[in-house]
Amino acid sequence: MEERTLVIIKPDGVERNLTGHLLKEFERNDLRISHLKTMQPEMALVRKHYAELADKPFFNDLLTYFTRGPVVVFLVDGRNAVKRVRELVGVTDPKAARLNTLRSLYGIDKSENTIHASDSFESAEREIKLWFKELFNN
Ligand code: YYY
Ligand code: MG
Repeated sequence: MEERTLVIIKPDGVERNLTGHLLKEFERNDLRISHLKTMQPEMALVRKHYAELADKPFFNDLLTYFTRGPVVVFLVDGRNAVKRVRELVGVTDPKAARLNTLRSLYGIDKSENTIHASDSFESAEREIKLWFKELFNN
C-alpha cells in the first residue's frame, strides 16, 4: 500500500553533518522524500510528539536532547513506507540494531540514536499533523 511516514534527523545527526548522507540512504532504498525542512523544535512540540513517554524516567533528558539544536524533518513516501523506513532505521538501541541499519551505523547510544521514524500508520498520521501543520487546513 502507498504510505507516507515522518522521519526526523535528530540534533546529533545534524551536528555531525550526517544530513545529506542520511537523506541519500532513503532515496537509495527507493523511498521518496516529498516534504523537507530544517527547524529548531519548540519544547512544546517535542512534548506532544513524545506524549506517550511522559512518565518515563528519561523523558526530561529526551526533551533536552531533542531541542538542543536544529533537526531535519521530512516525509517519506513509498509502498509500505512505514514498515520499510522503520527497518532501514533499526531498533531504538544502536547496539541492538541490525547490521547496516542507520541507527547501527550512526547512532551514539539508545538516547542519542540519530533518527526518528513513525512506528505505525496511526503514529505517522498523528506526527505528520504535528510537524507539518502547514499541509493541513485546520
Ligand atoms: O520509536 P523509537 O524511537 O525506536 O523508541 P521509543 O521507545 O518510541 O522512544 C523514543 C525515544 O526515546 C528513543 O528514540 C530514544 C529515547 N529513549 C531513551 O532515551 N531511553 C530509553 N530507554 C528509551 C528511549
Ligand atoms: Mg517511538
